[in-house]
Amino acid sequence: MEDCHSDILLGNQKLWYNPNLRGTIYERRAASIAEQLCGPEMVFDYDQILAKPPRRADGVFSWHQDLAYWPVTEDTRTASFWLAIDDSCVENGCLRFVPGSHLENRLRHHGPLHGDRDKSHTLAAVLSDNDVEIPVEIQRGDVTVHHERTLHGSGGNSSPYSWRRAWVIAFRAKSAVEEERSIGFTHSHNDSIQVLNKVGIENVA
Ligand SMILES: O=C(O)CCC(=O)C(=O)O
Repeated sequence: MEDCHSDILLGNQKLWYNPNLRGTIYERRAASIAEQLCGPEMVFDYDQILAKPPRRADGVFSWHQDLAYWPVTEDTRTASFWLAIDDSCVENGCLRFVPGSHLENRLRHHGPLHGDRDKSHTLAAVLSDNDVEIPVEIQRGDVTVHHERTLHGSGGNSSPYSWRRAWVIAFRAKSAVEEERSIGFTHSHNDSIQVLNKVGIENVA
């Protein structure tokens, strides 16, 4: 199956893109949950709408850990909220998680899916035989929350009629967001290749 990560990414809203979508009840509740889960000093980092139209069996998100896409800052705490806009099921490409992967202290190996990050942003990790993948079917209005090291992905949309849309908001440690911005990293597909070359690199003692 071919990955169509960039095709199905409809919008990555930096603060100034769509002010009407700031301060919603979703964002406010997510902020509170992020603090309850991760502790103090968690701030809004970015949001995005991810939409898979019907009959897009190729609308696959490869397995990945979000932190592999981001600069590995000193404080990596993250709570990523995934709000289902449509009922999300195996047929239309719901999220799949590998339980326990958030406890791994080394990132899995991620390679560029199409050989060159200049051409395609997408990274992919490979599951091992011991990994158990759990599809998480949720209803419209439900939310999942994942950690920056949780291995996750999703299959294509084989439904003849159902969209699979989601609104993602990520809260990260304030110092992490400051560090990201200071090197020009904004979670946008327009970030430069020089910036993208700095992501996912862990300092191994
Ligand atoms: O919507 C998807 O299938 C993938 C979303 C994702 O990777 C994320 O929210 O971190």
